[in-house]
Amino acid sequence: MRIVSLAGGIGGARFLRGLKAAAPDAEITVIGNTGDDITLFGLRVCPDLDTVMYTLGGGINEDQGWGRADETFTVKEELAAYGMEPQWFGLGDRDFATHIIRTQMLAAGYPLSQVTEALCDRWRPGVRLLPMSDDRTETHVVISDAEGRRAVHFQEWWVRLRASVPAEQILLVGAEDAAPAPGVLQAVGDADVVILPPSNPVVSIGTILQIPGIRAALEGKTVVGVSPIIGGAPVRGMADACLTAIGVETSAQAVLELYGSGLLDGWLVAEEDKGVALDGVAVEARPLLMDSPEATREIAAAALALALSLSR
Ligand code: FO1
Repeated sequence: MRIVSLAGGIGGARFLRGLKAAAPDAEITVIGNTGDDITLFGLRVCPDLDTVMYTLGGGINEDQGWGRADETFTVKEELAAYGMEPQWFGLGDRDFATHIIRTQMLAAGYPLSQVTEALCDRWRPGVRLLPMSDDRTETHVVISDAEGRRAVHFQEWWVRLRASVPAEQILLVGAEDAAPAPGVLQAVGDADVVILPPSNPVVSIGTILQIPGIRAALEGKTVVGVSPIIGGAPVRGMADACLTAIGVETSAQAVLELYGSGLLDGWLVAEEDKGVALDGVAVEARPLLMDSPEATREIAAAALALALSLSR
């Protein structure tokens, strides 16, 4: 069975671990968000690709959900000693190796999709991990504060500002000129089902859907999403700040409507959100807290079962 999943960030990566456990024989292709990517100290950092790669490859810092386990920060401390900015992004020594190899391969002319494949040769995540695009795109956030109205990189808003300053606009720079990475549309076309994990609907799933051609390709498939909002609050991260930024209420109903019945055939919601409904979408309520590997596997299995029941 061939499954395609769009993923970004910590929740998405954890869900994918459950999906692998729920469908051990399936061929899973993950289309990873690259809007979070940032260049720091001359190195290209791809947080959402690395989070999926490390989480599924067994190298993730489990408590944080990002970065490597058993990490040290000597290089970061040395950079700070030189007064190098920014100091608000926690790049560890082990993690630096990933960014050095990625940057070296990109500079040699390899597209991000081939770089990601090469890095996954070591980590063996057990899924095919494709960037949403080989073309450079970045999520920037328009804010107004003491320094005036300006656009900052998503990571600065997310990590340095902790989304404490309202985002007046969230935009994916470069989206209109970006093409899906090689293999992305083919994987969607070949998929038996498509599963949208409980990733951030704006800056992860929403970003991937902005790459020309991806949403249209998905609309022809059986797609089941898992709500990232339980009882009016995001489980993790700051999806509420992102939803507010685009004028969407933080609820399972509002995210269902944001994705729309053109995209979704099924929607898994938490029991607190049982009343959620939209014509043309099969809504199922069940516990959605991924608070253990077993719980995560059961949620993924429920999403998969719903998708298979709708795909006949
Ligand atoms: N998130 C933080 O909250 N603080 C950090 O210092 C931080 C560093 C970092 C380094 C590498 C990496 O791959 C991810 C990192 N993240 C950090 C998480 C990152 O901001 C988010 O994972 C995504 O960009 C949003 O899903």
